[in-house]
This record gives sequence, structure tokens and C-alpha cells, in this order.
Amino acid sequence: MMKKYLWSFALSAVVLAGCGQKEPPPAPVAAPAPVVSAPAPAPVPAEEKVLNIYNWPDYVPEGMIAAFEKESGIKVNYDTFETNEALHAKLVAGNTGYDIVVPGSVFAKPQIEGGMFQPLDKAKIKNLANLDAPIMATLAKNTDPDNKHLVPWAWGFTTVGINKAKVTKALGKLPMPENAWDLVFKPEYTSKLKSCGIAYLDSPTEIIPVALHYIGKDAYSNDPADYKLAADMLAKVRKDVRIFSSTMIDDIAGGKACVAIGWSGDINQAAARATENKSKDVIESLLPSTGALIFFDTMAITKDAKHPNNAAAFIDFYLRPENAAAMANDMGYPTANKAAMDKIKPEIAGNKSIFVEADYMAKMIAPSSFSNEAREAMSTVYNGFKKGK
Ligand code: SPD
Repeated sequence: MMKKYLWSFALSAVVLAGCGQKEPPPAPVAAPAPVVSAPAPAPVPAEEKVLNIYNWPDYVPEGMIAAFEKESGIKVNYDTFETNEALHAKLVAGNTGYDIVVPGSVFAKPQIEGGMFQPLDKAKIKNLANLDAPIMATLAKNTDPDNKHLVPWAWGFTTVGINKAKVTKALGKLPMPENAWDLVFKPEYTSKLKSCGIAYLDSPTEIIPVALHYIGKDAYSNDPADYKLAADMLAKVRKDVRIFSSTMIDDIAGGKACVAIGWSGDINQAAARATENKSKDVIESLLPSTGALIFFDTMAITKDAKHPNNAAAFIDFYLRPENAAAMANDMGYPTANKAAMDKIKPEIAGNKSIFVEADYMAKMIAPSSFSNEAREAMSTVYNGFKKGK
């Protein structure tokens, strides 16, 4: 039993170690509020039986939304976005129409600070108790003080996925590198792999951090001078990169790319799809020797959500052990739901690219966040990289 949960303690240790840099500034002392007579509260209209969710694609098990609709009588409108940038742009514009959104924690922190989410009504979400306490403590420390706004959907890591046979063939006499990042960043490898297709995620805040990590810089550096160094490295492989997309399941399983920078669970789904299609292709989510970048994707209720009670009901439903376990079993991402662990299929619990072993976890890069200025600088560098061929 102890061994089973080692990854969770290792995860929180890594994430805490990576993010414990700054002490928060002391809270300002509030001036006494002037005494005014409050107007009579307006009557609260009953909430219509509707819930609007905005999540990443390929993240919800088949049948889960329908099961919630059937049980609750709430009609769910479920839309998807492919990058944190796309979600962030909607939140900044406001009036998204969505009740629940699922940002990565790297973006959720500035979004909380920008007042884009409302605090959770924890009395309505009893199943919060199912969440893994060390992971929640880590999120509270680094991203969401007192766990006021965010509920983990899943976590995972950004890494390199390959179609093994195609990569081996394209490399010819060149052996697989010790560090899997070489496959996508080192000209010696990319010049060979371009023949079978190299795919990069189409997002500045996905590619620049892994590039920074590869050149030995802090993956979450906010210093534009570091981005220039990352750009210099990326420029050397630009001509070899065929695809910019955030749909690596189709790219790898569909044969458009033999190697991709992608998300662990999506690469696992590509592998499962190849098996289902009885393809001989073996698709693997690799564990680079220098580590991969951990992410947390988290549910939050938008500040202007029209259906906050329905949102709380859905979050509570998702946090049932059987639902969180279904996400891990079907989508190939680890869950932060401790009560779900006994319901994870043995082949998923034992898959080292899903529930990573504690010794590799120690190499993982913990998520942090970027300032608005840093994100802008990263976009400029990334767009320049994409254009330059
Ligand atoms: N198919 C679900 C993909 C979720 C990816 N979220 C990644 C955020 C990483 N920064």
C-alpha cells in the first residue's frame, strides 16, 4: 500500500522543491470599511439546468458527461480548446459563457491573481476530501493559496513521443540518444527524423520551456535573454520540423509524424489507438534522461459563471473515485484523486509513463508560472521561430 502512493509523495516533493523560491509579500492591512446601509439583496433567480464546460480535447472518458446529464438532469455543453493561450485569450476577453474551464496551473496562477475565477463553494463539493493531500498542499503553496479556486482534473508531463519502428529506421546506424530531447532538438537526429515527420506542440508556453530545459536554463525563466538562447538552439532545427499542432494523437497514430513533443497521456492514447487498430506500430511516451516537464490541469469556475451550482455539482461528480479512475484508465493521465487509486486498472497503475516511478520523479521539472511580459516575449520568439525556415 505504501509503495503504491510513493509517486504522489515524490510528485509533491519535486513540485515543492521546484517552486519554493519566493516568499509571498506581507498582506496589506485593510483600511476599515466605511459604514453604509446596504441595499436589500436582489432575489437570486433559480439556476437553469445547463452547464457550459471548456476543457482540453481527449480528456473525458466516453459516457461520463452523459452519465452526469442523466443523473442530474443538467444539460452539458462541452467545448474544447487546444492550448493554454487559447483559453487565456477567452478569459481575458471576458464573458466566456463557460462555467467550468480547465487551465494548466502555469496559467491558472495569473488567472486567479487577475480575478478570473470565483472561489469554490466547498460545502457543495464534499468529494474534495478524495483528493491527495500532499498534491493539494503543493498546489496551495505554489498556485492557489488555501486551494480556494482550483480542483485538479489530471496531471501529466510534457515529453517526447515516438513511433519506435519508424524512428529506428530513420536513424539508421545512429543509435537512440540517451537523452530523448535530442530527438527533437539536436540537428544530428532531427536531420534524419525529418524524413518520417517531426511534430512540435503549437504553443509558445509549451515549446520555449522545454527548449530552455534542453539548453540547461530554468524551464520557467522569465528572462527574455534566455528566450534568445532558446531561439538560437531552435533555429538550428527549424527546417526539420514538419508539423506544428496540438493533436499529437492524430499526428503519431495517424502516421503524419514519427516523433513529437507532446503530453504523456495523449501519447499513451496514440499508443492505445495503434493497438486497437491492430497496427504493428509501437508508440512510446519516453522518459528523457534529464527529466520531463510536469503539468497540472485544473478545473475552475469562471467569475461570471451563470451556473455555479451546476458547476459545483459536476466537480463533485467528477471527484467520485470511480469517475477519476475512469479518466486515468481511459485517457492515460494520472489522477490526483487518492480515493480513486484502488480503482485504477493494474496495467495503468503499473505503466511507468503514467504513474512514474519515484526515482524518475526526482528528475521531473516542476511547474511554475510566467509574468504577462514574459509570455509576450515568449510568443514573439516562438512566432519568429515558426516563420524562420
Ligand atoms: N488531451 C488532454 C491534453 C491536456 C494537456 N494539457 C497540457 C497542459 C500542459 N502545459
